Amino acid sequence: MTTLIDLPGYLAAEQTSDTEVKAVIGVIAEACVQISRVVASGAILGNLGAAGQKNVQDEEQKKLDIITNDMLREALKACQPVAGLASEELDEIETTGRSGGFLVTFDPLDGSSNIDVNVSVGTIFSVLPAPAGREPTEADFLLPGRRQVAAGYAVYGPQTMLVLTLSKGVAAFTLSADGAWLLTHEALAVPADTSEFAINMSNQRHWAEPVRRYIDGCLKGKDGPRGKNFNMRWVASMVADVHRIMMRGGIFMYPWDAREPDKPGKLRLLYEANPMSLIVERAGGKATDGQTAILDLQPTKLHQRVPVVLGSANEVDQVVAG
Ligand code: AHM
Ligand code: MG
Repeated sequence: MTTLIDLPGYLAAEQTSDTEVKAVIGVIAEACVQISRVVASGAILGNLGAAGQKNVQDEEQKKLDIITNDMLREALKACQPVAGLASEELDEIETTGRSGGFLVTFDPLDGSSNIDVNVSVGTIFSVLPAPAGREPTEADFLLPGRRQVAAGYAVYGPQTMLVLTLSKGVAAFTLSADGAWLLTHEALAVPADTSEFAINMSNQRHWAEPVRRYIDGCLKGKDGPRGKNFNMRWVASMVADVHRIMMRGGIFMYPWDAREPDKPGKLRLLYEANPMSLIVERAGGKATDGQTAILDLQPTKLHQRVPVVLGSANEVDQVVAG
């Protein structure tokens, strides 16, 4: 059996990122190992079910949302190069009393609706530069996704995996039985073409016309304008749906819809759309809000929502072309 490189070995060999970014990644990766154990223990630790409170976005929190949020938060606060953090589960940013280094945004447990039914969930994170010489403020987190210095996600599925992009390329690691992240997939590449789409079809009647047209074309299969059959998948965990796209291509959409016209989509820009878009672009895919590349959007709010269309490049282009 060939010996697989572990995460510390991979980080040491990576030439272009500075050592402080690597330290932050190391701390997040270790927190994800701990989170995977808490998630895997499920009902044994009495951690399933609702927490009985809502987050700032008026969403019911699960017990595990809060537990995993605290795990990441404590780990990052103890991590020297981290000056501040923001999370889906925290109303406001938190600072560490340090300046310089990095800001980290995260969704500690994405796919909350799947936790209690034992379907894959995950952690998503983004690392941004922090201002030098002073404590960060909320405004310092509002950087376009292109400014990310690293991004990644962990998916707690049949295998627990960590998918990372530092300065270039995307690598994936699988968690071994003894708790090491081993490099199992190098230089991930999202194929430009696909015949698999992911969207919550139950929202169909609320979609805007271009999305409706695109999905209609897919559903008509080889008898329709696309001239080929499409398959559909929707896990309802963005990490799991994006991970499938990283492994075999596909298109993922959570578009704007008319249920709450003032809400521009469901997914959040700073800790869901941006990190996933960087990973997808670095693997040769595309990510857009329908008009603009997600990574070029100027954030205006910490918990800002955004429509998301990402995945295989030619298929994303089809959606944008309307
Ligand atoms: P969450 O962060 O509260 O779990 O919400 C985000 C999730 C995504 O993982 C997933 O793509 C989407 O929301 C599923 O939404 P829906 O239940 O409307 O299909
Ligand atoms: Mg989420």
